[in-house]
Amino acid sequence: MDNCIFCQIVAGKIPSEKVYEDDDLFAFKDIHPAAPTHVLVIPKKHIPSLMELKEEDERLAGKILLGVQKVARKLGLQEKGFRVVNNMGEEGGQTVYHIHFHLLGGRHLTWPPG
Ligand code: DGP
Repeated sequence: MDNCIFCQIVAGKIPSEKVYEDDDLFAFKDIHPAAPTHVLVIPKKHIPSLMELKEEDERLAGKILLGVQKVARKLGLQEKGFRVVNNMGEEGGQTVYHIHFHLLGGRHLTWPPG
């Protein structure tokens, strides 16, 4: 998708601080970190939001979750803990319509979120 910021990040057309990459996934530091560690884990495939995931994406959906785990371990977050967030739609706070999972850690996170 030419007009998608995250597709352009995956393609290297917009620079990012890459944390992890494999055939299906890309993870990079969030430009506006909300915690000492704030990484976005995304599929390379353009899927606008959680609600556009399809049955055919079942394997990819599982891979995303395991990818989050891999990145958390790589960044040493597993011991103290971390949070994984997906914002969906306007009231969910989604601003970029390429599905992404926020991985937040490095401080004590409060609940409920704002
Ligand atoms: P959300 O609000 O859930 O759609 O989160 C989108 C996140 O994407 C937000 O925390 C800021 C981040 N973001 C937006 N544009 C860029 C960019 O060009 N580079 C990086 N690294 N992050 C971006």
